[in-house]
Amino acid sequence: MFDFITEEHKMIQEAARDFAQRSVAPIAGHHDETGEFPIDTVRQMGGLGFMGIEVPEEYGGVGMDTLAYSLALTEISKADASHGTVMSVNNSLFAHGLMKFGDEAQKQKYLVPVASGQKIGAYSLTEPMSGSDAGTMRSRAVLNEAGTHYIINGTKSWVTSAPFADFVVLFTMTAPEKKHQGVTAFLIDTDKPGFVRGKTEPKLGIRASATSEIIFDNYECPVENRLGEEGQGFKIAMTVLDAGRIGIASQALGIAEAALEASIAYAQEREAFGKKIGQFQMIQQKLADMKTRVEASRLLIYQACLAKAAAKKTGARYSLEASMAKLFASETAMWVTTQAIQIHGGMGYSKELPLERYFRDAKITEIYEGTSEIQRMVIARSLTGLR
Ligand code: COS
Repeated sequence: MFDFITEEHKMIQEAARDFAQRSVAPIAGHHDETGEFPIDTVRQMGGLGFMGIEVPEEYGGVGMDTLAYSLALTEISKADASHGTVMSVNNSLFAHGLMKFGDEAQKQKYLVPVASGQKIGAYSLTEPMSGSDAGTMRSRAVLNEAGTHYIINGTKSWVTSAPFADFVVLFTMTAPEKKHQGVTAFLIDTDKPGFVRGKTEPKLGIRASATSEIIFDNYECPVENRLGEEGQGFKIAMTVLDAGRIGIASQALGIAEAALEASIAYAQEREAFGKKIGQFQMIQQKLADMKTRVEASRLLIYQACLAKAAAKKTGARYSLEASMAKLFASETAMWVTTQAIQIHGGMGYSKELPLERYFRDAKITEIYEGTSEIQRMVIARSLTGLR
């Protein structure tokens, strides 16, 4: 039916499914419970090429397209959304930005190890007082008198993978008076003086992915580590988030699929009032609506992947398609996991089954990389052209 899905796409999807079900699903509950970062399986994902799917082979990746990335990420997230989070940050938020805006030396030094999965990348935009309103950061980068280094100070928050990241793409202000146009992006080595890992966030879901504050205390960043030009940072951040939002939509789809499949199996076996519960119309209605929304999410994700592929040639933006996919798939994941718990009744609420984990994990997809409210804003603005 979808002739844009090639044999190569199916192969990476199957490889991801196989790895996810064999190696990730069995450990997901333990890591959710303990909050331990699954470093071994994250490294294995790197070895399998899942940490730099769209990056060309000469830069350490596997040189496939966004659809391949999306299909693989859905399978990983279906087994465990936390692994999906780490994978998506490496691929979209770190590697995509560096691929698009980095110079050759930056790509060799930072992209190759991250895309090949030997090192972990992170992306840092949010601050304690700057979330959705991303143009209002308080952190600062000031060029020294010699013009060789930027001195960076400030606190960033909610940085996914930060406790384990080797490198961070940082967005900070070089010219605060210019607001959006005063934001600049930098490549940060986390093992240098002045980089401090702050408190780890205790989270509702995606508990095995590590998230923390990071603090810059007179961190000296060489000029050659500036990503793009001074003042180009906000556009880089937004461009990268457009790609990232397709990843989060794919993650949400994986969570929703897992919850739906568990619900179908439960409806086929659980009995009440002398019948399988799947014979009751109220359960049938839930399953029918869950399946329909899951498939609608998938189609919006395909559309966003195709729009991104087209944009590669034309340079056009695909914010509309990415935001629609992220909005719909994340709200579907939340809704489907809620219905799945209801279908499972008390067992859905129990930690003996993974349903309550899916439910907790789904929530973040409506929040990070732009809340549902922000996605609606992006969609409406692209319809009207009004701000
Ligand atoms: N791609 C490229 N450029 C973009 C862009 C995109 N997707 N979105 C906006 N820009 C550009 C605009 O074209 C504008 O450029 P000019 O200054 O040349 O006109 C500039 O960026 C500012 O855009 P805008 O005025 O629309 O900025 P707003 O402050 O109104 O913010 C939203 C726009 C709300 C969409 C943006 O701040 C956003 O996405 N916020 C959410 C941030 C987020 O997702 N945080 C989570 C981080 S990851 S956990």
